[in-house]
Amino acid sequence: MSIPIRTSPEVADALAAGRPVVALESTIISHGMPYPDNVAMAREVEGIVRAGGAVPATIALLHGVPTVGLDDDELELLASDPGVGKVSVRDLPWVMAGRRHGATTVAATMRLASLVGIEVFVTGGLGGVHRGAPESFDVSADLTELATTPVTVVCAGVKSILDIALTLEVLETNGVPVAVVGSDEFPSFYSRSSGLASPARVADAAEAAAAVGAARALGMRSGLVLAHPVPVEDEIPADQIGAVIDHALADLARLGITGKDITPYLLKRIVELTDGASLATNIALVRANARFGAALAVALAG
Ligand code: PSU
Ligand code: MN
Repeated sequence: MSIPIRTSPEVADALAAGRPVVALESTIISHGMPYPDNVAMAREVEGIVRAGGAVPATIALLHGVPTVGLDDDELELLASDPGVGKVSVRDLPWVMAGRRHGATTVAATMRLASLVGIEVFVTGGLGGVHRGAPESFDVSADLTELATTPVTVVCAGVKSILDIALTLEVLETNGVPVAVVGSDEFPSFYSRSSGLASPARVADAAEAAAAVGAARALGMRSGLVLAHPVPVEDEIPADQIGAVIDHALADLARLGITGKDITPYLLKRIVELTDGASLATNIALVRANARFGAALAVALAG
């Protein structure tokens, strides 16, 4: 079966030679940050991955074609074109058939990365079980994809716009290995703390690579989650961001926003309510994740 994926020559060469490659998502660019900070972040993170000895592979759909490894103009288009849709796994077939542009979520990026043989994927935050999910049933497809797709996702934990405890429960039910790098507490994206214990802890990229190798040796078909806490100097204390998140959630409810628009709205509102401080933290944690993800990909390839 041939898969209709366009892989850039640089990424294809690296994969063929077994050199380290790091996948990067595009929803964080198109729907996670304002322009032009988003395109600056995307370019900078690609540079960090390169400096760490791996090849960056940002993933998106262009004219309906799943594309792995984007050039500068393509990053600019994703960052600035309001017609770029947010594409999770269930959206992939329609956007491909309609030949539209799409920015891939964690779930859709994992699926495409896995199809071309990329094992490591760096992002900011994972989707999860939304607060109120027992009523709304709103559970991100990021969690179902993690259950079935063997890609390791490096993130800064789960934002408290979500129910972090329930998110960890669903990951456990699905047999997804979750560890925190260098901490016993699961991080909450903007903050290093969440009040929840981490299911496991790894010291560094070498130990994380050994765990990925063990999961594969055991025939586990799931993804793995490596939560890398935001650097101390960049974090927003949990009580401080907690009040902001409550405010943003109240605004969300008042506006009646639902479904796939929830996460983009909340991220944008939190940037407004913090006068940009949450954006600075978001960019800083992605940088740190990219450094760790590159080290992990190098350790896995070596
Ligand atoms: N969290 C962030 N920034 C993001 C996202 C999550 O801090 O950009 C995006 C990711 O692409 C993630 C998606 O996969 O939101 C989850 O959306 P939903 O909750 O609709 O599944
Ligand atoms: Mn949802």
